[in-house]
Amino acid sequence: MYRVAVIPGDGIGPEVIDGAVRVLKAVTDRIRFEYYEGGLDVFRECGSPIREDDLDEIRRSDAVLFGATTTPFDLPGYRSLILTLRKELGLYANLRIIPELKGGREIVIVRENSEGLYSGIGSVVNERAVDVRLITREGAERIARFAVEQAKVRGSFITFVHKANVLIGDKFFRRIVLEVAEEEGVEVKDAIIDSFTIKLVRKPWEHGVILSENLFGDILSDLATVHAGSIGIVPSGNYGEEIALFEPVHGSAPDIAGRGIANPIGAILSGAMLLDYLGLDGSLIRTAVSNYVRDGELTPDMGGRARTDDVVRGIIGEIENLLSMDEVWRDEIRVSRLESDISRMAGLRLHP
Ligand code: 48Y
Repeated sequence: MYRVAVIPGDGIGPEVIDGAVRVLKAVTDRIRFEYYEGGLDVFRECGSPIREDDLDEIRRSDAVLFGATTTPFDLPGYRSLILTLRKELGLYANLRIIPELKGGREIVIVRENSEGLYSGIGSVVNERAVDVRLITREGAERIARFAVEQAKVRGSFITFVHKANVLIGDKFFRRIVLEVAEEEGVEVKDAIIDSFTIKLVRKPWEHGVILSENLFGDILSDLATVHAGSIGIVPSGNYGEEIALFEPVHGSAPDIAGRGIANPIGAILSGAMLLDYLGLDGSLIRTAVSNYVRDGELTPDMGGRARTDDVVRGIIGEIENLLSMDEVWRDEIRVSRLESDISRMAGLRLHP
């Protein structure tokens, strides 16, 4: 049995995570789901967005499934739950995959997830605020290796997006990316962040694996989601040496929380990436989602009138169809630890 720690969070987090867990249960009985609280309520109780004991248990899990949380702008001492988890679990690589649905193609973004402008180093002293944009050799090298691996499994190249014409850190980062890629025989194209935003809008599918610093990657990956029709369907994985955490790219959307209309597809496809990571093959879920999206009613963010539950049921129905049609699916999902062609599909790297 695999242990998956589930942190639903707040806003629409619990609604979409419920959908993802139901879909995962329809696909495999090899996962035990263990639920944890986190976020503002926990912070008010114990001064941290996640309880220390829970964090220890989460560390011992095989993977984490995360919904979304709301982070206030101005609560003294509060640090966002997801940023805390990325740091505490050493999740240095964020892989965001804009899915190939409705005629588009996949867009793959690798965001450095542990340093850059999210270093957490900074202060306000004498009316001067400073945020340190940290780039270390170690951080740059490991994310470059991660992007190289993504490019290799896809038979593709890397577009490194930076501001090396201005920023000292990005000149340094770029040199390391070029070194690693050359050593591994992967091509790197340069792109400057400002003009790259136009290219990403106009020609979204021509950039191979897009690699960038933490904040640049955050912004680029939100921008890229417009090509999917809605941020609500975009999944992501946060990978470390020991563990990985999977979450939809969308936020907690408090304006629609509790109304039963949140799009569960981003969370469901994050579940598919989680399966890949465990070596259980998420492609059954991906196929079921694309079959469903082709004819099924979608949630309002995608112009439809479906409710969250309709989409979840529809996707589970597709999974049942696929399973009844084909014995092979069943065997692959339940039994085997497949190798590289699975990670090619999206999820990458088997669980250590
Ligand atoms: O995961 C994301 O891309 C989110 O935008 C978080 C980020 O900045 O990385 C948001 C953090 C938060 O508000 O809790």
